Amino acid sequence: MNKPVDLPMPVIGRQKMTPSEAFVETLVAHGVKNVFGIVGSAYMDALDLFPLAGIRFISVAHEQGGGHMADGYSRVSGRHGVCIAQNGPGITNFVTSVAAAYWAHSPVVCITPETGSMTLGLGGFQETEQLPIFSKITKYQAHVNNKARMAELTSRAFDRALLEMGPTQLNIPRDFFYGDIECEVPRPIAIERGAGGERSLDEAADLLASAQFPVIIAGGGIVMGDTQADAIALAELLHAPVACSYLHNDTFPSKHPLWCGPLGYQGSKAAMKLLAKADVVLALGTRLGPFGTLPQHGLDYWPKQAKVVQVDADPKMLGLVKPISVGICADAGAAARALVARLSGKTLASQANRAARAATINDEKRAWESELDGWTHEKDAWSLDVSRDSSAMHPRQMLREMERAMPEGAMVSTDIGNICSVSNSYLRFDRPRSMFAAMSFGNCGYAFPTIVGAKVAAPDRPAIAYVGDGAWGMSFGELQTCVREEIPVTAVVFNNGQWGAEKKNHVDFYKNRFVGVNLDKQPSWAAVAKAMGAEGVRVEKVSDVGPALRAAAAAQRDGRTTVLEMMVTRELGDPFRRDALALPTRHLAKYKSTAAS
Ligand SMILES: Cc1ncc(C[n+]2csc(CCOP(=O)(O)OP(=O)(O)O)c2C)c(N)n1
Ligand SMILES: [Mg+2]
Repeated sequence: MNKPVDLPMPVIGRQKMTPSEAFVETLVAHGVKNVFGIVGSAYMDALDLFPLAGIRFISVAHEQGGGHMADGYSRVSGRHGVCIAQNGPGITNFVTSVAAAYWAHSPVVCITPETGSMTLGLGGFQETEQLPIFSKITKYQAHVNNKARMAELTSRAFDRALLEMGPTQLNIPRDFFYGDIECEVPRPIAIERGAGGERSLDEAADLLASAQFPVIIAGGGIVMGDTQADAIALAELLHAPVACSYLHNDTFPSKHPLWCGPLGYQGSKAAMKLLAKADVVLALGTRLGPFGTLPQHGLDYWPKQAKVVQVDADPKMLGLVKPISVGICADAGAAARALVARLSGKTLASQANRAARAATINDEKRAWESELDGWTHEKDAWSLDVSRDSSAMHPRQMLREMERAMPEGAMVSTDIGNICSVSNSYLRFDRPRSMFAAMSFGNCGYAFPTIVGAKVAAPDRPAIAYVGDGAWGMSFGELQTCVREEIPVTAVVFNNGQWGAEKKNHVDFYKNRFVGVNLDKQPSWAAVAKAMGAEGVRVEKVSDVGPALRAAAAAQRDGRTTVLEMMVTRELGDPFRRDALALPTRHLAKYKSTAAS
C-alpha cells in the first residue's frame, strides 16, 4: 500500500537537539517537501528551520484551504499532505478540510500547535481543547505530552496516516518547541499489506470461476495502491465489465473496452445496467459507500441476488453497507494478483458466454453514449422554463465540450453542486490519480484548494477545478495563494446565479418557494480574478468552451492561473437527495399553505 520512496537520511543517532530541530528532522525523515498553512507564533521556532531543511512553506489564504491542499497533494503523490496553523482559531479553521480528508482516505498530517502547557485550562489567548474536536475525523491523534518525545510522536503521526490511509493529528503544546532534548529521529515504518487470507481468496476464486456474469467495481483502493495494471489483468481474465465506484472515475482507464463508467449519482447507465445483470460482484478496493450505490436515473441497479466478494484494506468496511459472501482484508493489488494466480488456467464459466457478454457490454456503452449525445439539456418543466429565453449555455453541452477539450494527463477536482455532479457523466480518465472529488463528506468549497495542492505534487500535469458559483464564493480566496506562491491552475466556475443543487429541492419538493438559494448581485468572477492577479475569461458560447479550456491549460505552463467563468442557464439536473427528502407535512394552521397538496 505504502509507496516505496527514497527517503532522505535525517540526522543519525541519538544526540542533543531542540524539540524544534527534532520535529523538523522528523518531517525530513518522512520526505516532507511542502507544508501548507498560515504563519503563527505558536510554531515559529520550527518554521524558522523549514528553509534550511528543504521544506517549502506554502502560505495560504485560509486554513481550510491549506487542509484541502494537503489533501490534494497527498491524493496525487501517494505521500503525506501536511498542514499547520496557529493554535486556537487557526486550528478550528482546519476542521472541515480534515473531515473531508477522512472520507477521501487521504494521509493528511494535521499539525496543531496548542496553547502552552503551563496555561492550559486557564482560558488564555487562543485556547480551545484541540483533541476532542478532531477525535472523530482522524485515524490517530498524537499529543506531545513531553518535549523529549517530539520525534517519536511526530514520526508516529506520519506512520499512522499511511498505515490507516487517513488524516492524523499531531498536537504540540507551543512551549514544547523550546529547550534541549536528547533523542533519535526514528526511521519511517512502511508496512506492506498482503493479499488476504488463503481461505477467503480460495472461496472468492471459486465464486468468480463459476460466475456467468461477473462484474467488477473498481474502487479508490486501486488508485491508492497504485495497482491499476492488476485490476486490468483480472478484468481481462474474466472479461468482466468494470464500473468505477462513485467519484473514483480514475480507477480504470476509460479507453479500455471493459470500462463502463462510474456508478452513483449522475453516473453511467451502462455501468448500472451491467451491474444489475451480475451474478457475482467483485468490489475491489471499495467500501461500497451507501451514497455511491443509491438508485439513479430511476434504476435500482444493485444486484440483490448476486454473490459479492469485497476487498478492502480496512477490515471494518467488509460487509458494512452491503451484504457480502466473501470479505477479503487486503491490498487491492495484492488480492487481484492472488486471484489472477488462482484463476489462470482454470475453467471459467464466464468463458463460455464471453462473446455474448462482450456484445452486451458494447451495446450498453453505445446506448449510454448516444443517450448522452442527445441529452443536451434538462427536460423537466422548470428547467425548460428558465432556459427557454436564455442565451446562456446549457450545462450539459458545456460539460461535453470540456470533456472533448480535456488536455492529456489532466487532473480534475470537482466540487459539490448540481453542475459538478452532472459532470460525473463526462469525466473520463486514462490514468489514476486524476480525479479529486469532495467524496462523501460533500463539502462545498473543496475542489479549488484541492487542485492547488494537486498541482504542487504534479507541476507538469494540467490542473483543473470544476466549481459552482456558490462554492466559488467560499473558496476563491485561494486565488491569492496561486498568484503569490506561483501555483498555476485553472478554475472553471459555473455561473448559474444560484445555489443550484439546493434550489432543485425547492423545485421538486417545495413548489418553488425559494429561500436563500438565489445568488443575486454577484460580481463578475472573471473581473474578480483579474483584480486578484490571475486571468479571468467569461465564456458565453459553447463553441468557445474548448478553446478557452485549452488556452487556460496552456497558460499553466507559463505560470498563469485562469478563472473561466462559464455563463450557464439556471436549469438543474436530478437532485442529490431524493432519497432523504419528503413532501412537506404541516399541522399548524399558520403553516398550512406550505403543505403538499
Ligand atoms: C460547506 C457546505 N455548505 C452547504 C452545503 C449544501 N449544499 C450542497 S450543494 C449546494 C449548492 C451548490 O451551489 P453551487 O456551488 O453554485 O453549484 P450549483 O449547484 O449551482 O451547480 C449547497 C449549498 C454543502 N454541501 N457544503
Ligand atoms: Mg450555482
